[in-house]
Formats: sequence, structure tokens, C-alpha cells
Amino acid sequence: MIKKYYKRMLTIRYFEERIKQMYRGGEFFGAIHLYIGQEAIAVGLCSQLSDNDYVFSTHRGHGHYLAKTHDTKGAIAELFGKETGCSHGYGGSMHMFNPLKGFMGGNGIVGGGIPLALGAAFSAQYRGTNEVSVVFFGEGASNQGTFHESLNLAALKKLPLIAVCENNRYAATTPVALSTSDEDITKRADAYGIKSLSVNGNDLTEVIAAAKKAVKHVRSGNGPFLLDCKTYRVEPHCGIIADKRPEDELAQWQKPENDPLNCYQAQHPKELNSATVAALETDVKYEIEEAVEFARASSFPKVENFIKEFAVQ
Ligand SMILES: Cc1ncc(C[n+]2csc(CCOP(=O)(O)OP(=O)(O)O)c2C)c(N)n1
Repeated sequence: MIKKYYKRMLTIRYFEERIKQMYRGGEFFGAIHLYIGQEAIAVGLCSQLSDNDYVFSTHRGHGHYLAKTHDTKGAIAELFGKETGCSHGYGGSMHMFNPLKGFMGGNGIVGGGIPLALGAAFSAQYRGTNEVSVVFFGEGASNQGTFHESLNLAALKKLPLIAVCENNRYAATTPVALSTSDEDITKRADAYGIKSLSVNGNDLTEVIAAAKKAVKHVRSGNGPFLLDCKTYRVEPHCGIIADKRPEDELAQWQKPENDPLNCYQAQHPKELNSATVAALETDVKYEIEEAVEFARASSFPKVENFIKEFAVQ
């Protein structure tokens, strides 16, 4: 398990590093929001889910997609706009979609995924299944009306919803202190009578333990759960926006002990010794290069097919 979870975080890290390079080289276009530094949250949550459980994502969704589906090829091909992409090349970075694996899409609307996840939670309860619905969102989104309305209904109807706030200290260029009345998002859960936990989102062990509790609580019919995961967005908000964060703050979060991969490795020195990590790095790089070649060799979707698939008959 330890190697598997580390490899999942490494896959997200290398995926993001590789696409950053290709994006800057002009190999594909559109906005991209990188997930570097937040890998433990997606991997920790998804480690406790099955394909039948739902994940609703955000504009910063590559890590969520990979953690839930493990589909590196479909993700890179989608970024390239190719027909072999997970959304057949029509979605791109913010609209990856893979319902067979329970991945219900990214979302360009901040806070837009929360009511969608609420709907899936209602559907699961109505159909009497044991499925849970998980939604990721930033602390910026926790100031949106959709967050509050959804939490209220989820609590009222005891819906199987897990709300995961990735509290990464910035909403685009606005620091949390300038956007959010109280940085402790669990207090917002308290207001609706929803159980919650605050965790170090850069510590995979902590995230897994919290995710286990949340999933157990929700699957047992006890209603929703909120996780407030403290983390930091290491990269600029978006591939095209200049970032002016304080250098000392950046340096603090870039310290090895604050990196989710280093932190997990330090906790498991035997299982993740340097030879094992080197072998995993080789495997992951190979998998990503294979996916890049696959995406490059794939075709763009054909207009005729688009019309066939989407035209109103
Ligand atoms: C409803 C809405 N308002 C504004 C935007 C522009 N916008 C895109 S990302 C973003 C910041 C979101 O911050 P947060 O929810 O904390 O997520 P993070 O980017 O930190 O992951 C904003 C304001 C948008 N896409 N949708």
C-alpha cells in the first residue's frame, strides 16, 4: 500500500511537471491550473473510494482525475484535445470526465461542483445504494452561495456527501485572509450540524486516516462530512497569470519537510528507501512518456462525429 500510494502521488507530480513543460513549449493551449503540492489530498481521499463512488472536481482537477481513474493516457490526450482523450478531446483541462470510473467532471465555475455532488448524493440515497459522493473545492469556493446551500440541504436530508476543502491559502491571487472571514472551514460545517475534521493536507497519512473516518461516517447513513485540508498551491494560480506571493512564504512551503512526497517518504524510510523511490521514478516517467507519445499520435476529433454525437435530433 505504501509504495502504491507514493507512486500515485509521484504520478500526479510528474504528470504536472511534464505538462507544464509541454504547455510552455506551446504543445497545447487553454488555461491549466497545476496541482503540485496538493497531491496527498486527492490520493488520500480516492484511496478510500471505489469506482462506484463519485468524485466531482474543480478547475484544478488533473490530480483528482488521476487519483480516481489512474488513466494517464486519457488525461494527456484530453489536454491535447485528441479524440482518445477521456472527454474525446472536447473538454480539455477543466472538463475531464470519466463516469465509468466515477469521475464526474472538472468544473470551470468556482463552487459549481458542490451542488452537482449534492445531486449525486441525493440520487445514491434515493436509489438505496451504498455510494458516496465526494466534492473537492478551494477555500475561495467556500465563500460561494453554492457551498452554503448545498451544506444546508446535505445536512437536512442526511445525504452521503463528503465535502473536501483544499485550503491552499489563495483564491487566484487573493490571500485567504482577504477573502475568508474565518480560515477554519470546519466552523462552517458546525453551523449546519455537519461533522468535520481539520487535517494537514500535505501529510498523506493524516489525510488517509481522516478520509477513512469520513467515508465510514457517510456510508453508515450518518449524513455528510467535511474535511478542511490545509495545504499550499506551490505553482502560480494558472499557466498564464503572474504570481506575486511573498518569497519567504513560498520558501517556507517549498521546504522538503512540507512537500507531501518527502513527508510520506520520511515516515516510511524502509518501504520508501532511495533504491525503491528511484525505481518508482523510472516507472512513472516511462508511463508518462508513453502517454505523451500516445496523445501526440492520436487524431483530433472530427467535426462530423461531433455533430453526430451532440446534434439535437
Ligand atoms: C463563479 C466564478 N467566479 C470566479 C471565477 C474565476 N476564478 C477562477 S479560479 C478562481 C479562484 C478559486 O479559488 P479557490 O476556490 O480557492 O481554488 P484554488 O484555485 O485555490 O484551487 C477564480 C476566482 C470562476 N471561474 N467562477
